[in-house]
Parts: sequence; C-alpha cells; structure tokens
Amino acid sequence: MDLSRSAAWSDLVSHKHEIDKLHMRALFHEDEGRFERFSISSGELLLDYSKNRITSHTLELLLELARSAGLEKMRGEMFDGHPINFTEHRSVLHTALRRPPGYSLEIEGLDVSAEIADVLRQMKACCESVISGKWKGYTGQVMTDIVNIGIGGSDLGPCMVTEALRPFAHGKLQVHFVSNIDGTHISETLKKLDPATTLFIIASKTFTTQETLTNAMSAREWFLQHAGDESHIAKHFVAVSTNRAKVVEFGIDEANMFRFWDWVGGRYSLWSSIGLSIALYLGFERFQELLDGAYAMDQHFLKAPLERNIPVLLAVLGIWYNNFFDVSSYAVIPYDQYMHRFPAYLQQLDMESNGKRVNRQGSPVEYATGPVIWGEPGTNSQHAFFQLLHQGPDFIPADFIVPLKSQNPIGEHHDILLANCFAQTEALMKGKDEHEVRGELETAGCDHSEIEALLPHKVFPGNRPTNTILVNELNPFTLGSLIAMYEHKVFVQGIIWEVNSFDQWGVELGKQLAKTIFPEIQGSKTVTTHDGSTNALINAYREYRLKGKTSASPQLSFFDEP
Ligand code: G6Q
Repeated sequence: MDLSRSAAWSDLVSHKHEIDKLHMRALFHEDEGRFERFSISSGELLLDYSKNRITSHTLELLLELARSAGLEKMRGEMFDGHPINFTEHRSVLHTALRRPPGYSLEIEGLDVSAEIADVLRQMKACCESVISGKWKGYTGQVMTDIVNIGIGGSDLGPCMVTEALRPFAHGKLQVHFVSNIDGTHISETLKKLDPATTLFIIASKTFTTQETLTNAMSAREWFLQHAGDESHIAKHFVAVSTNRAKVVEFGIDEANMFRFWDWVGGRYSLWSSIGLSIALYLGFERFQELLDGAYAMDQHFLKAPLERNIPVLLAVLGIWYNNFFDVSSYAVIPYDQYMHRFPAYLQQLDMESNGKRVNRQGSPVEYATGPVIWGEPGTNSQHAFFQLLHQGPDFIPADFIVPLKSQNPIGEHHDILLANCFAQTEALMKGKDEHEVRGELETAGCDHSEIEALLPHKVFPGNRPTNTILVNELNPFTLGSLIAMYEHKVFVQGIIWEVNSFDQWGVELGKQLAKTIFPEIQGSKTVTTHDGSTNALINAYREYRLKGKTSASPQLSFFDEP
C-alpha cells in the first residue's frame, strides 16, 4: 500500500486542516513555555524548533508516521551493516568510520573495525610525514600545497569542511580543490602552484570518473613538464580509492594508495580516507575530533527517544511541510561566512539521497520525496533572496545555523550578525499585520489614500517556519555533529518515504551520457543520430572546432552578420 494511503498519513492530512488556521504568533502568545517544549540540546548543539507550524499533537502524529515506517528497526539495521542499499547490494556503514575502534562487525569477510583502524593509521602517518616536512618532493623541498582532485562525494564534503574549519588549520599547507572538467578549474589552480612543493590527492571511489581522471592526467602532465622523470610521481601523487587495479594502472604507487570500501557511499565518504585532504590541512588530531563529533551525534540518534531526537525531529518537520503543505523548497542559512559551502554540500547529501521516484518495492510513489535545498550565508542572503522568504506567495521553511562564538571578533561585527539572524526568524514567524502597518504609516504622516495604496505591499503574512541551530563554536567536533545530524535527518526521511537513500542511478546516467557524444564531437561526420536540437548543438560546436583549426579567432556561422 502506498504510504500516502496509510492511517498515519490520513491523520496528518486531517490535522493539517486544523493547523492551517493557527498562526505561530498566537501559539507563542498562548504558551510561554513553547520554546522550552520545542527545543533540545545535545552536547554543544541546541535546536530551537519552536518557530514551526506545529502543536504537540502534530509531533505525536508525525512520530507515529516515523514509527509505523519501522524507523527504529531500520536505524539498527544501518548501524549493524545490513545491506540496506539493496539496489547495489551494499551495507551503509559511514557510521562505522567514526566509531571508536575495537567493536566487532564483519562485512564480506572483512573485520570492519580493524580495516578502518588500519587506514586511519596510514592517514595519520602520512599527515605526520607531510606536515613535519619529512615528506620531501623531487627537489628535496617540503610540501606547501595539497590539491584534491575529485568530484561529487569525493569533493563536496572535504571542500566544505576545510573551508568551514579554516581557523583550525595548522597553516603549514594550503589546500585546493579541483573538481570541474572545465579546464579553467585546474588551470587557474595550477597557476598558483609550484610543482616541486605540491602534493596531489586523486580522490575517486571508483577511479573511473571521467572528470577526475582527466583532471588527474592534466595534473600529471603539468607536473612532468617540470619534474621530467616519471619516478618523481611517487613523491607528488597519492590516491584515495576502492579500486586498487585502476590506481595502479594510472601509475600511482600502491604504497601511496589509501583505501576505503564499497559500504561507504560517495556523499557519506568524508569520514573515510576521502577526508585525507581535511586531515592534512587541519592535522590528524583535528580530523579525529571531526569523527568524534559525528560519533557523538550517532549516539544521540541511536539512543535518544524519538520525541527528543534531533535528526528525527528535523526529518519529520521537513516531511510535514514537503508532503502536507506541498512545499517543495527548503533553505539553509548559515550565519557564518566559513560555512559558505555548507548549502552546496547539503544539496548533494539531501537531493542525491532522496531524489527518488519509486519506493523500495519499485512502485512509483504518490508523494514528494524531498524539497530543493538551497542557501547562502546570512547576512548576504538577507540582501538577496530573503524578500521571497518574507513576502513570496508560498512559504519556504529554513534552517538557520548559528555559531555563538566568532572566530574573528572584530568590534561589534558578531553582535550585529547575530542580531540580524534572530530578527529574521522572529520576523518570519510574526510577520507584520495590517494593523501594525497602518500604525507605522500613520506615524510616518501618510494620508489615507497613500496608506490604502501601500498597505498590501507592506504587510508580511508571517507564520513562516524556521529551525534555529545554535552551536557554541564551529569547531571540528561541532561540525562533525552537525554533518552527522543532517545525514541522519536524510536517512529518517528516506525510511519514511520508503526510498533507497543510498543509491544514485541518476548520477550514473550522467557518467554514461557524455561518453556517446564525446567521440561524435571529435569525429569527422556531421551528427544526425540524436533529436534535432541535440544534433544542431553538437554540430555547431563541431563547426566551431573545425574553424578553430584554420582560423585564429573562429566564429560560429549563425552568429555572423548576414
Ligand atoms: C555520491 C555520488 C557521486 C560520486 C561522484 C564521484 O554519492 O556517487 O557524487 O561521489 O560521482 O565518484 P568517484 O568518487 O567514484 O569518482
């Protein structure tokens, strides 16, 4: 039976009609204890979810939906290594990567705990050697720059974390990320670097990803143009992968390979050796703190009752709006400039995991399986898209993420930053009604006709939900907890929606499609095998390339003046 026909779902549909009439302003007015009731702290993190369109009964119904989906059982199965990624016949064990060593879990004949400890030791040794300067390049100089070449899950997580934790870097190494196949990305990165002091990390789970391998090849050529001898590659290229054969085929020494396993999904892999760039940039101890923070959240997720469980509450609140209010967008607004890549990271985590149209039985679902995730740091976003949040026709729920401590406490900057953040969630919740706007316009001396004309434009409906997530300080531990919090939120939603959150056939398709067109672009024949639009686009580029071989500045014919 489709989830949307279950009793728990129907109860929520009916309840939504009651809630529709309630304004959060009134709910706060009637209940002084609303914040205490609808907030939780765990470790150094506080979730305030009181500014949501909910009552205690809403939560009861939402948690009933979660329970009836078998959440508690499925949660145990993930942590215990059951092959819950059933379309790829894989376990889902990113949580094992941050578990203290010594537990017993065997997957495909491998002792998971021992395997992980082994790779962590290898990462630690590499960090010590590179950071201390023991690791020397082909000219005998120490490394000054790390370039992580990877894409998707092999890029977004490490890139986001290194940006977010910049104040915790030891400062002996700069880190760079190259992901895009657009030659601009690698060219602009290499321009700044000295091959004699640069260490490349080729990060690819499969080691078959076209973008990563092409960028890696270009890096290799650039390096050899300077270093000359191929034997120098061992000092400047390491690989992170599950595919030993392909790493060796590429020419990277097996001793320079950091392995991980099929049971770590790409977008869940920053905790594995894919996090090598993080460990090198921050130092291994800081990387361990990141793992510890995630482990603390894992324990909270495993042990806290559903009513007091942060990822579970975030998940069901998301479902409340996505499925019962038909809201298809969700904003994430960090009030921390260092977190500027966090929304991009969350986009992959959330949308790649649950952007699925069939349930676990393979039947099309009759409900949404997640919103579009987007966002930018505050206060910049206030001067850009907040207009839509405040006065657009539909509401868009948002998470506001706020570190209490500033890493750069200059003057009054941080107080102003936080004042803005709190004012925004208050305004989104309260809005401004006709009576208030009228009063303001009268005070400003507007006459009757002007007031009537301006009134509708200046009214704010309010009743727009937000969660505020406070952390004492954004540091490796709290960032680890935050990321794990969102991972588990996405997991819970996937369980309720009955989708497989851990495959990504849409991404696989992208990896295949370009492979057909690539040889056609380079071929000598006019392309006619696609639809009219695709043929024309390919041929326009072919024509441009061909002209480029004969003229210094090729022009497309359809841009030429007649
Ligand atoms: C993540 C996805 C995808 C993947 C990249 C890179 O969950 O599978 O984003 O991480 O396509 O893949 P490789 O690491 O295999 O190069």
